[in-house]
Amino acid sequence: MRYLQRPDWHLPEAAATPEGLFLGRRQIVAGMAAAGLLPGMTAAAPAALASRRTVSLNEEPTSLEAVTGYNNFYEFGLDKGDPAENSGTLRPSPWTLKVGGMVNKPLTLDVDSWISKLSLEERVYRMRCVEGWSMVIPWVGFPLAALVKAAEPLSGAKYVRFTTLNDPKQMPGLKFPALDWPYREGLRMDEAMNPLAILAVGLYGRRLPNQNGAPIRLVVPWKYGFKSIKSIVAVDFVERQPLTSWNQSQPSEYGFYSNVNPDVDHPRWSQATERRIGEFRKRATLPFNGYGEQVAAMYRGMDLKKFF
Ligand SMILES: Nc1nc2c(c(=O)[nH]1)N[C@H]1C(S)=C(S)[C@@H](COP(=O)(O)O)O[C@H]1N2
Ligand SMILES: [Mo]
Repeated sequence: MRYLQRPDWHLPEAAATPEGLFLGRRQIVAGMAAAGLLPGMTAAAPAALASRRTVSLNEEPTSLEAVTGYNNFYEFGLDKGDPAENSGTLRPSPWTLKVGGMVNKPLTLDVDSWISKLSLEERVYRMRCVEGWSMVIPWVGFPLAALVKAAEPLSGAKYVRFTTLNDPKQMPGLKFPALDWPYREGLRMDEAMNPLAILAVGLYGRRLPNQNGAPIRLVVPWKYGFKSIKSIVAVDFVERQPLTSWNQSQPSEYGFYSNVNPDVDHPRWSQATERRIGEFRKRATLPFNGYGEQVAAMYRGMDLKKFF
């Protein structure tokens, strides 16, 4: 007998937050932004995104203030408050995303008009940073697999490389050699096709704030946060495992795979436990950030201590 496996982010319609509550939360968010209470969000922030609320977790989402005020985005500074404070210079609209490399159909997408045609979903995912903290974030996005299929990769394409904007006028941090710029990340093709991997264009029901990677960023919930590259301008299909900014800068600390793994410590931080932002207690970190059922099979037979 075969069972249709429902991923754990899927909730039956009846269990989802009632629409009224969802709209209520949205209105609260809009009100806070208008009142200037959210760092980096001005009253001119784009309107709410229409999305299907298909996806949830039985975990309390991290507050919007923390999600938009405690960030890593080195193009705007190294401290957690820097992206909210400094990312006002980023111009997320208009924005062009180029999809190319080993494909049949190279694409040049105007992100605004393209997003308006997509059917978006809200998905509440855990995010785990190597520094030992985690958040629960209601993202709005669509499966990365949809973009991969649209580009029709050639059979020789084995990896996907992602590149962030590289404009020092919009990103003051690029003047400092904190990382090898532009920020780059990569996934193996099967990882990119996994239904959990999404391209996010919003959070908490509205367009992405600049500090969270406007207008489009990757979310790979079973990997450490740094794989979820922000403000993407290029997606390229390549034959060989691409260089990634963190792996290049500290190969002993950041591997290509970066799967959340409580058994493999980062040299400077234990990965066995994590602190949810907003809580004091520590939680045990789960293999693959709790998404093992949906992703572990991709790594069967691999030594995950070697391929960390
Ligand atoms: N371009 C770019 N993307 C990036 C980063 C960065 O510095 N630059 N930081 C990464 C890290 S370390 C984390 S933990 C997440 C943080 O995402 P958030 O600020 O939206 O929570 O973004 C990732 N994506
Ligand atoms: Mo991170």
